Amino acid sequence: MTAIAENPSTGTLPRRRGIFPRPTKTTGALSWLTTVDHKKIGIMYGIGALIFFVVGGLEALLIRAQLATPNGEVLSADLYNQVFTMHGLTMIFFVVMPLGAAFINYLLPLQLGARDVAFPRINAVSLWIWVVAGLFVYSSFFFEGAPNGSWVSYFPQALVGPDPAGNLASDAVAIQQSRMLFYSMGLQIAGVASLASAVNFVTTVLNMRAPGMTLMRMPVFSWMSFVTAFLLLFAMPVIGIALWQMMFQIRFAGPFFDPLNGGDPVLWEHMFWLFGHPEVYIMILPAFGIVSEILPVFSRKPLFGYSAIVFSGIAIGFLGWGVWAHHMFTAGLGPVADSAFGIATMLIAVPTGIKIFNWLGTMWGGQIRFTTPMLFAIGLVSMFTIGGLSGVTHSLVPHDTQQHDTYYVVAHFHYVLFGGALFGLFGGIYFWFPKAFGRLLNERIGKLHFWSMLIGFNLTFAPMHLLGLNGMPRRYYTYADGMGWNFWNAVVSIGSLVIALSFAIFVINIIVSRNNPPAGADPWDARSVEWLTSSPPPVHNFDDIPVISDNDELWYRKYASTSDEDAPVRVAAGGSDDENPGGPYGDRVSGKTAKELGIHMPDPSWFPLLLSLGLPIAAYGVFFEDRITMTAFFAVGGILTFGSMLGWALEPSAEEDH
Ligand code: HEM
Ligand SMILES: [Cu+2]
Repeated sequence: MTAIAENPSTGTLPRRRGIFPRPTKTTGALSWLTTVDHKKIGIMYGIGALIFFVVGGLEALLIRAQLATPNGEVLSADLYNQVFTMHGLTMIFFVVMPLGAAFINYLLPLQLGARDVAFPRINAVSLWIWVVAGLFVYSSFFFEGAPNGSWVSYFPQALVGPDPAGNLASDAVAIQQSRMLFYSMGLQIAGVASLASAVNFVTTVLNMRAPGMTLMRMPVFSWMSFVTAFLLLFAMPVIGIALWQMMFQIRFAGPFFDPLNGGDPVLWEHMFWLFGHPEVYIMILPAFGIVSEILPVFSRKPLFGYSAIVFSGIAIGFLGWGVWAHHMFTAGLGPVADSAFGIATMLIAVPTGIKIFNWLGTMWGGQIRFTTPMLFAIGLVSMFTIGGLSGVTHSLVPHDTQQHDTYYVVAHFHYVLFGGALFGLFGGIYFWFPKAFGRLLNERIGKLHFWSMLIGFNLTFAPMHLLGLNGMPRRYYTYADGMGWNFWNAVVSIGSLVIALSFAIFVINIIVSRNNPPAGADPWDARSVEWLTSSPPPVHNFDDIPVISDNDELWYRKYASTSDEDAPVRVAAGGSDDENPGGPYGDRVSGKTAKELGIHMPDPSWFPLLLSLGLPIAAYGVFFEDRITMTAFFAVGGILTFGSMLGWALEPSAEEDH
């Protein structure tokens, strides 16, 4: 595109502002780099996360190849440490969190009846910062190796080099420094993305709801997104400071976690878990939101206990801050602290249980349709319950002292993160895929995907309970023959291959479903207003912003309320107060562009992408001993980032209309 070409979409000359012209294209490959449309951003988060899922999954397969037999020789000890650390970091920061972000981005404005999030360019900057953070962490493999201190990277072990004997010769120290700097700087960059998203989502919920949509008329997924955003808002600064301290500790011999310097390694544990525990709710709450949308649709009943589900989500959000030291029962905090945190942990099972019973209540007596999204949602409810129950066993301090750092814990958190979060997120993919891409995924292949994933998942993770209780420690790269662990380890490794197969089935489903017939606006007979607009929705989401008069707004536009919930009556214009001359979907999407309708949408921008590119450049500076090189990297990265901020500040969010 040249600066003077006529812009096809607006018919005006793009303005030259500073160094380069404002991008105007909203279609074509390049438009994805400059887009500020929440739907495209959501799709990019989703695709990026699925790519990382393949990478993290291959790492899991490597771990399981190594552990399939005693005295495995697939990976060296040093490589094993890097692989399981990167597996954990990848799955948490680059798969589950961004998949949640994908759904929040795509759905939040649509569910709220808004045209976009509150700050579309900040939304784009979150995406790109997340992308560069992932590339930055993975670039470690081209240098001294990847982070190897596990996802929790406790001190002082984070400082111990790759030499298994803990040899602290100077080159080993340098190697370890480099690896842990990738951890501290990489997660720091990813944290900026999360923080920016958090501010954006909170503001979106508070300010962008359609007329009539009171907080207690918001769909539950939006509610859970709202709670998640608050958790991010308060958790990210905690880990941000800890990572900053880690960077100074490692690179500039700081005092924070080093007892010889007046520091305390347990301080890191506290800060890490003060972030880390809310983090697990950051990963699970969007999935809870998703199943709370899916279960009512396929049970043909309103969500049982809407307000109980909302308030238990909020309660989880609050209580989640008071349980972090349950990860530290073996750190020697003393009996009083241990008991207090044990009790607090038991308490948090209460709101979680409330949700589970309300989901069961939703299905109870409903006309259940076992579609693929429904199967995944039921998968979450059942698998998460198993993980939640083993979680309660951790709250008993003596019990946990036995389990700590064994495979029992690995079993537990995979039941909640994979059996919980990931099953929910896959259910969400099947449920909203037709909305985003206009076509349903194949139901038969979807069911095959579900059942193979469920079987593979249980084959992989259920036996880990037994291995753990029989004493198999986690994070060990090998084990001796004759420990009694051979059989179940072989089963676990076979299970992991079944999971890999199930993912391949999912990919096949996406490919073969390309040519499915158009899904229409509302293929599932759903309840919330994102199904009111076309599939995929136009750039501006809705021609007319819907006026909301009910929870389950769309449902009441389609069906007259009757006293008998079992027999809803379809009506032409719905029971809503809002006038809908063309039926429930009428006049929402005319096929006209935003411009033709006189709707102002924010224009694309280069600055979010450019701003994010400066961050890893500055971060690479920290690795250099030489002050001049270090400063040069800081300067280039800083100029790119702060220069982009300046350009951004001078650029209006939408160009004036001509
Ligand atoms: C694809 C199937 C998966 C398999 C076969 C698998 C397997 C494993 C194994 C065997 C370990 C233990 C490594 C060790 O302690 O030596 C592990 C660790 C871990 N996994 Fe997975 N996993 C899978 C998916 C996931 C998912 C979806 C998540 C979601 C967040 C996840 C998060 C983690 C975390 C956080 C760790 C801890 C890493 C650490 O100790 O630093 N995994 N995984
Ligand atoms: Cu916890």
